[in-house]
Amino acid sequence: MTVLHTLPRTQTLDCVFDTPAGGDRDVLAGRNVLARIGYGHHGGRPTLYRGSPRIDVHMMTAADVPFTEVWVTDRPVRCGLQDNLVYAEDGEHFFCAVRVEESGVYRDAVRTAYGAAFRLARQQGYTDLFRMWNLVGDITGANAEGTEIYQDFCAGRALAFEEWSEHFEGMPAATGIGSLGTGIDLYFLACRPGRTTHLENPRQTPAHRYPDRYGPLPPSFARGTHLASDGYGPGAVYVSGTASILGDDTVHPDDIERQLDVTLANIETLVSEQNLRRHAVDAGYGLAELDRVKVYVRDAEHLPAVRARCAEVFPGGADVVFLNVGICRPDLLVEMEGICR
Ligand code: 3EB
Repeated sequence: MTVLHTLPRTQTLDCVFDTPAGGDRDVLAGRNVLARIGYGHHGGRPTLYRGSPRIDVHMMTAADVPFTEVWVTDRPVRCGLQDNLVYAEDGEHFFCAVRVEESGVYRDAVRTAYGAAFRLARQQGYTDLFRMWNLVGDITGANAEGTEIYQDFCAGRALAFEEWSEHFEGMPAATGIGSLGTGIDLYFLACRPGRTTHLENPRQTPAHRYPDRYGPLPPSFARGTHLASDGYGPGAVYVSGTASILGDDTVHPDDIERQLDVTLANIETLVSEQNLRRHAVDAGYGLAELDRVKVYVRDAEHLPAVRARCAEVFPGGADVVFLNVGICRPDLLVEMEGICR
C-alpha cells in the first residue's frame, strides 16, 4: 500500500527579512532561495551564492543592524550571471538584479540596464512585472549636466519602458529611493502572464502622469500591484514606496507627524477593499496586514517618532525595518512600502 504524504503548501513565493541574530528562520527551512539582497554597510557587484543571485546594497549607517531580504520558493530554482546582471527563475517567478556603476549621466546606462533585463525576462516567458526596487546613490544630488540624479534615472527607465511596452503588461509597483552607496542598484520580480493587476490610488496622481516640473520624463511605476495566487498560496498586494503626496504635491513639508498621517492614509486607501474592487480585484486589506515593511527616513532625528508610530500601527510580529537614506524629493521626510497578504 502506498501512503501519500501531502506537505501543507501554504505559498510558493515568500519574502523574509533575515537578520544575523535570527539565523535561518523557520520559513526558510526546506525551501529554495530565489534571491538574496543584503541590506548592509557596503554595496557590491551582483554574484551567485549557493545557487542563487545575491546583491549587496549600501543602505545602512554604522549604527544599524544589517539584514538580508530573502525571496524563497517551493519550486526548484535555476540561476545565471552575465556581467553586472544576475537572475533566477522557478518556472513561475523571475528575479533579476542589475548594478549600474556610478556615471556622470545615468539616462543611457539605466535604459540599457533595464533593456537587458527586460529582454532576458521576456526570452524566458516572464512578461508580467509585479515589483521593482531602484536604489539610487546621491538621489537628490546633481549629475554632471546639473540634472537631479533621480530625474536622470527616471528618464532612462521611462525610455526602457517605452521601448518594451508592447511586450510587458504595464508598469508595476516600485520603489525609487536613495542609497548610501554610489551608482544605482535595481532589482525586480516578474511572473508568468495573467496574475497581475496594477493599482492606482484615488488620492494620488498616477506617477506616469506627473507634470514635467518633476522631471522631463515621468516615473514609471504603479502605486501597487496585486498578484493573484499561483494556485497554491493566497494572493498579495505589493505596495509601492508611498509618501506624503496628495495629487502630485508633497504635503506638510516640515512636519514628520503629518507626513506619517498622509503616508499611512495613502496606503490604507490603496489596499482597501473599495480600491481593490475598483480594479476588479476581489480582496481587501488593512494597515495591520502590511508586512515586510521598509520605512525610509531622511533625517536620523525623526527615527524615534517614526518608530513609535510604526509600533502603534503594525502588529508585533510584522517584519519592519528602518533605513536612514535620502528620498527622491528633498521635501519628503518619510516613505514606506510593504506587502499585504
Ligand atoms: C512618489 O510617490 C514618491 O521612482 O520608482 C515612490 C515609489 C516614489 C516609487 C520610483 C518613487 C518611485 O512619487 C517617490
